[in-house]
Amino acid sequence: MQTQAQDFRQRRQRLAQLYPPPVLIRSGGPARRNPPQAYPFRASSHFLYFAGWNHPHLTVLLTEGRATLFYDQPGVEESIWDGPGPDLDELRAAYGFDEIRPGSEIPDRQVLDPQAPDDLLEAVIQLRLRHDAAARSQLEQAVDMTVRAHFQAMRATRPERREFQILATLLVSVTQEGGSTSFSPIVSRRGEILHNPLYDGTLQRGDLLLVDFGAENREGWAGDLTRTFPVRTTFKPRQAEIYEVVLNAQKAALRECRPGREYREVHRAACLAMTEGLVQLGLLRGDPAELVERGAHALFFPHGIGHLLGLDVHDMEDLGDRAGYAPGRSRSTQFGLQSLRLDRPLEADMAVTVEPGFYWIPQLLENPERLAPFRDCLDLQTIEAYREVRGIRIEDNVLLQEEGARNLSAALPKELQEIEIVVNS
Ligand SMILES: [Mn+2]
Repeated sequence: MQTQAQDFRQRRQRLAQLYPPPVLIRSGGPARRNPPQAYPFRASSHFLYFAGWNHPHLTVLLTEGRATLFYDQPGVEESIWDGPGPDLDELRAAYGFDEIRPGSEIPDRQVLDPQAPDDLLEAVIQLRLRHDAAARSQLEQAVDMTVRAHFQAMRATRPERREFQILATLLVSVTQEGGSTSFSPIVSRRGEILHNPLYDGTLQRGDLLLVDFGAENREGWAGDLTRTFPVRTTFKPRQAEIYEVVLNAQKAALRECRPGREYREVHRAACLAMTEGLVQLGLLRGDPAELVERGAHALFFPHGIGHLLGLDVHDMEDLGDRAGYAPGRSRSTQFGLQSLRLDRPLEADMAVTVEPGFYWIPQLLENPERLAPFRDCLDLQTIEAYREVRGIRIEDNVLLQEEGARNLSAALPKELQEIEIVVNS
């Protein structure tokens, strides 16, 4: 379902109830590589949420729930290069604009940006935090699109193929559906480099390939899924052992996803399950709960369990931690916990990711200073034996419901044997 004019109107009216003064929202302009060459344009997410039209250099004024769009049709010279402007009646019908005025008439009013007053930002966060029916439908589309791309990628891996060829498979899949990417994809046999921006590795039989990829659908909504799978073969025994540990941690975290639960407890459940697994395999020694308290797990799982998902893949992080952290809360200083992007109670209609991982990061696991506080609980010889695992992450997208939660990406296999069947099919 497309978002209708009525949906946009409803969002504006709800904002006016929470924050009555007039508000200007700008779409922004394209970033430029150099003056004549622009990067692909995508309107600001706040603009897309309240006004819908993905077009540069627009301003919309919201007054008591009414929307005035400030827009100038292109002149002859501009339209030669960029085409003619849209039909204004169609614009009104599509997005529910009450009025369209020339750009020269933009009044001096409060602008919605990260510097806006607290009560305005809080109002926007309250709306965008809990997705309305149109937003939920859009998110589902984006996640479905992401699932289909991942399936293609899993089937495309072969020994000697390059990572950029798998990237191409993902991009073809979403482009064919009219979408694009919601962030810079990670496609790497070196999954231990958390944000690896390179795609030039050559796949070898027995490698694990980590694919963290999200589609952005036509209205700008984001999916964000990660799978880690063996290249055209089965998991090696040590890879399989760690994979099961990560999968158990992910399932433990998913079980905590329900309204009223603190997201940091979702994080903690994953840390605890992962630590229990690593103790069982002999990489760590001691009481799992105590090890998590001390932060020992973060040597292998240094990031947070996930983040908000919406029109941005890390939704509303243009506002810093304001959306992610409940009022009065701030980030921990503990290594690992400091990377948690979300610390609020979960509520129905929120969408979050759940994405634990295990990483063999030499900069941590060969670093005497980083290991020193945990000497008593690390088995370095056993840890060394798992070096070839490199990086495993499993990420799903979850929509909170009145009771419990719905895994939007349940269609994408993550059980070990299911994955082996897909990659070898
Ligand atoms: Mn993510």
